[in-house]
Amino acid sequence: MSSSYQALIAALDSETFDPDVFRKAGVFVVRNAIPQHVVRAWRDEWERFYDAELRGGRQVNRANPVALTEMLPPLLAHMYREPAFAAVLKQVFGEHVALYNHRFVIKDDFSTAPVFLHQDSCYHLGNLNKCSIFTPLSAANAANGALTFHVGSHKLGVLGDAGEINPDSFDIKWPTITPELAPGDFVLMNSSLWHQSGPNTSGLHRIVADTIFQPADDPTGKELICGEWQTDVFYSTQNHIRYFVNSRIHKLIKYEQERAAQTAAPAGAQPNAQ
Ligand SMILES: O=C(O)CCC(=O)C(=O)O
Ligand SMILES: [Fe+2]
Repeated sequence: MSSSYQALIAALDSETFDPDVFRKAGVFVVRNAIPQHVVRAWRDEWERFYDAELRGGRQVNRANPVALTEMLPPLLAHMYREPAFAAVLKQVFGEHVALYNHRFVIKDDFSTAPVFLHQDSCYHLGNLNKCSIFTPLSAANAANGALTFHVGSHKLGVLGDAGEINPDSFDIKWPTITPELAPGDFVLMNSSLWHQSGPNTSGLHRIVADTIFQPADDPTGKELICGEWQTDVFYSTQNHIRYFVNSRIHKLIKYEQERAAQTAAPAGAQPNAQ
């Protein structure tokens, strides 16, 4: 690893956010950024919610098991309004910032598996200038499936398809970091940056909010975080395949339906059965 990357890795983990380091690294770990009483209230609310709604079983999303599908209670649904986030985001996007999406990604007993290496931009609508903030409500470390980030990989932009990236297919190698996080810390990540996570082997739940922010001129903005709206057109990101007459996702659904119909048909009834 070149010495410039070593210096960058030392600089991207701090109590003081540095936008120039973030632009180069595509990721920044901000330590002790959220007031303890705020994090305490979030964690208490999570515990209540988990015990009441999730511990007995939850609707696991087959396409992405870590992404929580259940509706969050109001305090957790509005975490993104915390001013500590706006203070950092203004330094990245300028004074006008909006919310793109807020959800939880968790590794509990129902979703212990690793998440493959990917970038998020290829799943997004609107403009590509977006960042995630990962906010842990539990400890996150290698044993319970913490995230690993490929430092600098956002510089390649969007790779043209959505899925698992093969890092060996590139001549250039990015250094990786797997920061141990405590409640009160957060990680800012460019949405084109490659990231992945390991399995939860310790059994200690890894609870993280994943909130995506963007400049307020993006027509997919959901709520203003600071400044003023810079767009007067908006559209919904819900069920986005309806925006296409035909598309890769439409075709996948069609092929899946055809396959299911074939396997359901009795043997010998298929027109091309050998
Ligand atoms: O929760 C994780 O470990 C990763 C989740 C993630 O990156 C995603 O859903 O896009
Ligand atoms: Fe992701």
